[in-house]
Amino acid sequence: MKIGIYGGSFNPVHLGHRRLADCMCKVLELDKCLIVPAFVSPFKTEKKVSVAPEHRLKMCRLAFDSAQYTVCDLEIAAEATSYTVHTVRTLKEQYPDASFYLIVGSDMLLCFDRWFQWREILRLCTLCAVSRCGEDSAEELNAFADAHLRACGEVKIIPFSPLEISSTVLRERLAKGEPCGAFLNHSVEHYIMKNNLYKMYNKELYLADLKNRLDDYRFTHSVNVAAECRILAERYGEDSEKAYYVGLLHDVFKNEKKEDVLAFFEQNGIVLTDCERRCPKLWHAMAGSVYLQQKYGFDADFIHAVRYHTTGRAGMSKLEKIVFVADFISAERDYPGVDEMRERAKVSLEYCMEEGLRFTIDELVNALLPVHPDTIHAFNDIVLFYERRKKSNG
Ligand code: DGI
Ligand code: FE
Ligand code: FE
Repeated sequence: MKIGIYGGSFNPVHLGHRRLADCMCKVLELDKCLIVPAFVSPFKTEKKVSVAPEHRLKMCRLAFDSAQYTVCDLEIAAEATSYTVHTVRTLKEQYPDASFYLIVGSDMLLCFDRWFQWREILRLCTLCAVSRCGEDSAEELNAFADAHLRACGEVKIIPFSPLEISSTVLRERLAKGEPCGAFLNHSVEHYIMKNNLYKMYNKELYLADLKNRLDDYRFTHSVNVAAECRILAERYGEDSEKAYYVGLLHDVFKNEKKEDVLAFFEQNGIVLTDCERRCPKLWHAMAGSVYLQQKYGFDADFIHAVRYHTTGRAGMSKLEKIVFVADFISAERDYPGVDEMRERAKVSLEYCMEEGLRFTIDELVNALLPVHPDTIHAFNDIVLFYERRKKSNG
């Protein structure tokens, strides 16, 4: 019996993998082909868009759904990066009478003499590398195999024109929610969607979190701010997905009990200034941003946009300004002057912030409440921004 062994991280498995395996089965006249998804070390995978080995295993089962394929969980079950030589030895025990064909890409062939116990691998199986059709790589691969590998075992170079798909590109596309149906098996695509794999943002999860924490008014406000953030991001050239989710989550701690927020500060070693201690209205932004960072691992700009949505600060990023402005003009806001604010937001983010900050500072001064230094810095920054702009315009 001739058995192929095709390993990889399959993160995610795509039509290119399947086509390559189909081709190998035909050319090598394999009776069976084992698909062996690797256990990828948790240290190596990228944050957030990495996917649990169990999911990769299941997707392989969906993609390799015909009789000649068996998806093998040997490496994943071992929960450690396994050496091919160990995998092949184990398979040899399971199928003592089979001859094995190890399928690798051309780049793998060219460094094969650096694989752990590569001579032993060559003793146990035939190495089968694919070379791209139409390129002269077959010659190079054969020369390399002659010079370095064939003394230890059989090496086959098989011409193949691959589909131009890479798992890396697919992950990026999936993260942005771009369609990938043309590159994935339908069941795999469905599985990815159903399980929210590779998504940068998980809307259902956030909505459930917010539903738990916020009252109805605040929940509606959050959804409205998110929508407004998306509009502003599109208008001013910022990542609209990201802006949407900052808006959605900016008030996540707004309904938390005072004593709980204070306990949260304590737990996280956050020391408030006298001014901050006197202004509980600022706490939800400070604590919320820390919570979101810990729970969902958003990047610094995302977290800062939540952190400074109430006070503003000097040197705000575009994303920070967008959330700050959206919070003032979201659909349910109906304070006197909101229409003018909406008009200002069409002129520029700064023009709208100027009025928002003036309004906030005014209110605080009239109520004899301390104005947070960040609020003052934000205001000064806008004033100076206008002066700079006037100067540069002559
Ligand atoms: O959470 P929202 O109600 O949607 O809006 P927000 O996060 O901007 O909170 C607004 C409140 O925060 C408002 O009552 C004014 C208050 N606030 C904003 N900046 C300052 C401030 N309070 C003090 N004491 N100092 C500030 O600098
Ligand atoms: Fe807020
Ligand atoms: Fe808000």
